[in-house]
Amino acid sequence: MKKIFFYFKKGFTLVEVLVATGLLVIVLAGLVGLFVYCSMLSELSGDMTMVMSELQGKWEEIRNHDYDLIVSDYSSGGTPGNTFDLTQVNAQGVIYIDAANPELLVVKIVASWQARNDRIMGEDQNLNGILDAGEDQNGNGEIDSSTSLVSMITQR
Ligand SMILES: [Ca+2]
Ligand SMILES: [Ca+2]
Repeated sequence: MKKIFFYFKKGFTLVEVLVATGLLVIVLAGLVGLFVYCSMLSELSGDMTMVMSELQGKWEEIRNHDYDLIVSDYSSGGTPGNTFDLTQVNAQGVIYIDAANPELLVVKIVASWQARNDRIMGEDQNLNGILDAGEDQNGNGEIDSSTSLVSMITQR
């Protein structure tokens, strides 16, 4: 009868341990990077939601304003004027009103704001409510931002 010998390895060699540790470190570094990226995205999305809700509030305010006074009161030099500060985020809001058709005002409300990584979102890079030289990225003569709201108001 043949004797069968089983060979059991007693452990891992140093090279195996080093390779496994190296792989683990690479995977963990990737996961940490992904986590940081996801939390940044989440913060950005939270800030955008706050900005949009403030723009919505401004829109309600304009809509409830005396229709005949909207164009003069919400333009530069009027009261409250064509710019406004936001309360929850360091931001500058700007209002554009297109009154080409006096019975249908097209209101565009735009906010440029400072994200938590200090990056300014929107064309108004110095948050002063004015389109300065070099700020008009798309060359349309107005401040634009990913956080903007365009809507129409008719006389009621
Ligand atoms: Ca500016
Ligand atoms: Ca522009």
